[in-house]
Amino acid sequence: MWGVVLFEAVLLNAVRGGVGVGMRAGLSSGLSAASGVRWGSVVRHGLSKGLSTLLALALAMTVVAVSAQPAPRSATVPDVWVDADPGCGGAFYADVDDCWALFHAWAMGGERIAGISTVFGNVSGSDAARFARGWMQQLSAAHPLKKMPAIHEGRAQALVNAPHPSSSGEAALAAFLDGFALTPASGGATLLMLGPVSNLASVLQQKPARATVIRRVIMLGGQPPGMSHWLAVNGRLRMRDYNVFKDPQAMAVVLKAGVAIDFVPVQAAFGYWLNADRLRTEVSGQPALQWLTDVGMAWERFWRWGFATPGYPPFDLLASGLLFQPERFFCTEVNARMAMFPSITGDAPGLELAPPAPSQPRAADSRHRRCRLASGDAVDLIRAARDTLNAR
Ligand SMILES: [Ca+2]
Repeated sequence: MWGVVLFEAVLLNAVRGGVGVGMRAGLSSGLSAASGVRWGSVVRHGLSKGLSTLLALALAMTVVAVSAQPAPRSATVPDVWVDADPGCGGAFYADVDDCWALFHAWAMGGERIAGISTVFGNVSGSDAARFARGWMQQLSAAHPLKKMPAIHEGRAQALVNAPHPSSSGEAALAAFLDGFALTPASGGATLLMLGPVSNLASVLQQKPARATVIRRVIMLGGQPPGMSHWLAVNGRLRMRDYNVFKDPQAMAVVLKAGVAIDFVPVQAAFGYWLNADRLRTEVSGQPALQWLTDVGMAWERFWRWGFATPGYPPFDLLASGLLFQPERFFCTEVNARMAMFPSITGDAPGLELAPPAPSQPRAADSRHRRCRLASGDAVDLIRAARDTLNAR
């Protein structure tokens, strides 16, 4: 999900040598304590232990454990739309997480996937469509579906630069929503958003009633209140919440539309490292998997060099995991809103996810949830996808 702009984070931190370390907000440590999110290994806390404990206790009292995603509908109902900004095949700094997510969605979602739109983000809008087509052709050649979901090239720029739909990706997404048969059996459409939510925002802005057929949006993004705009990785280098940062206006439009959203925060992905050695050992056995493992090696080196991590985070793969393997995830209700986050380069808009206060009545947007992988590892998601494809 990070793409070219991630390079900015590495350069910035390399140049500044850790300036602004003290700006890392400590609320994340309290949230970790309360929710069990594995953030502690990558985010050094700044709150006093006592305050952290109080916060953890408060959250423990107020956080409502929500069962993971309800069981999927009939496999024959094409109720899922995927929107992605894949970078596999691009430069060494283009994230391959969307391609792992598409692999997982292809395997686990199968004919539930009604269509795929692409969006700028990791790479340009045209490259995202090109990489998506190339990757899906590889997968479909080895594991064909009865009905191939079409891939539609979507927006190449943020909502603020072009507020009206103009791409085939937006037209296809709009047609999917307009034609969706909302019945008790279907329960509504599910949108797996793997990049900036620009396509969805423009079609909702054009026709707000489209939100009524959306059962749930699932995406990677969001951060705790007060945290720095730059998310700490390994305590010294930082990066942004790019699915939001790339198009904050679009995120605001989607929030305002009132659709229920499941968020996997970026930092919930830190600690689940993918690397070629692990992948070859644990999930080998398919040419397509081997190809993506090899392509990911440049991205892996980027992370090893830039962040001193043992691999790269699975990021958007977790969003697909949440949709298709909900039993592995733990979710809690959150309130979501756009807020300004402090940054060493100036305050910037971001997506704030905050648990409801103890005395707070359920907010109108309390259908939003913050989710994390609670059972197994990201590699387990890939293994399940591989095994499902092998059995197809
Ligand atoms: Ca992405």
